[in-house]
Amino acid sequence: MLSQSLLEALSSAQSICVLTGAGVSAESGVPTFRSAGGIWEKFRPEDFARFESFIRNPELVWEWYHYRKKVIREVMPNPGHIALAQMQDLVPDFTLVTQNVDGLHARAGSRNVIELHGNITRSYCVDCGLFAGEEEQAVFERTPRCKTCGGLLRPDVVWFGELLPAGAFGKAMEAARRCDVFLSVGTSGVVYPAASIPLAARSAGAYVVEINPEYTDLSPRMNETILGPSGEILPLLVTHLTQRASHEPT
Ligand code: BJW
Ligand code: ZN
Repeated sequence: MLSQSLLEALSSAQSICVLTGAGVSAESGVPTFRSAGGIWEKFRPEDFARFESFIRNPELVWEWYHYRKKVIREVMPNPGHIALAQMQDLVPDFTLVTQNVDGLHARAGSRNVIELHGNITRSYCVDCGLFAGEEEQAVFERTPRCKTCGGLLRPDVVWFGELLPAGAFGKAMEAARRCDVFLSVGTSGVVYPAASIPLAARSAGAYVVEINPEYTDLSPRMNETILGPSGEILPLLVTHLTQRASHEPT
């Protein structure tokens, strides 16, 4: 199932970096953004995930985020998330970078996840910048407001035209440039600057592999694409890395 080139690259890899996208959570039941028939067909992310859209109609945007928060609370990490959590202990240097805002990697046990697009479970005030406390988050309000200044709360996610969290992109690029194997998993590769991370890894000499049931815009620039769901493919990589660990001298 895994190519000879990938098996060889994994056998000697001292550093692995992984970029995930919405596809890695699809098998948990979290809809992706751009799949045909998905709810994002009605709410195109390029139109909807913008500060201007939020200010124009915060109630509608919050309705959408309340719905997604509920979906995320009700789902569980899948074998793909779990495989990535296992991988962190099988290689000396491991970095997990995600575009996902659902927190499922951390729930699966991944540590120090670089969240490029924020986290939907947190909210902050658009006026004073303070983060809402857990109590405020738990209380369902159609359009939640800051308890300190009364300003609008917004989800702590990165919308189009907004900067990524301070330091996140730089750390991700450093990990991409020093890794031996890079995995681009479950992302369409259309959103930048995230989509430039696998390309940086390739330029720096890493063996770059895409895992996705479909070819993407990034596919022509990968060393290889494994066509399949991440929940099936990632555990195969873990099996190989585990066998490697058991053969290493103690
Ligand atoms: C499976 C599967 C299974 C299914 N297993 N796989 C350079 C060039 C062009 C444009 C730009 C550029 N640099 C910047 C831009 C502008 C813009 C951009 O990229 N636009 C393009 C769309 C044209 N980028 C930005 O604005 C970014 N900020 C920025 O650049 O700041 C600097 C700046 C500031 C001011 C002025 C100028 C510059 C910010 C981007 C923020 C993206 N935000 C969102 C919403 C987050 C909040 C929320 O969740 O509500 O992030 S949009 C949405 O797309 C979300 C995702 O993280 C992101 C990526 O989507 P992803 O994860 O790839 O999902 P899908 O659905 O697209 O793909 C899923 C894949 O899974 C598919 O391929 C399936 O086949 C696959 N799959 N089942 C494995 N079982
Ligand atoms: Zn405030």
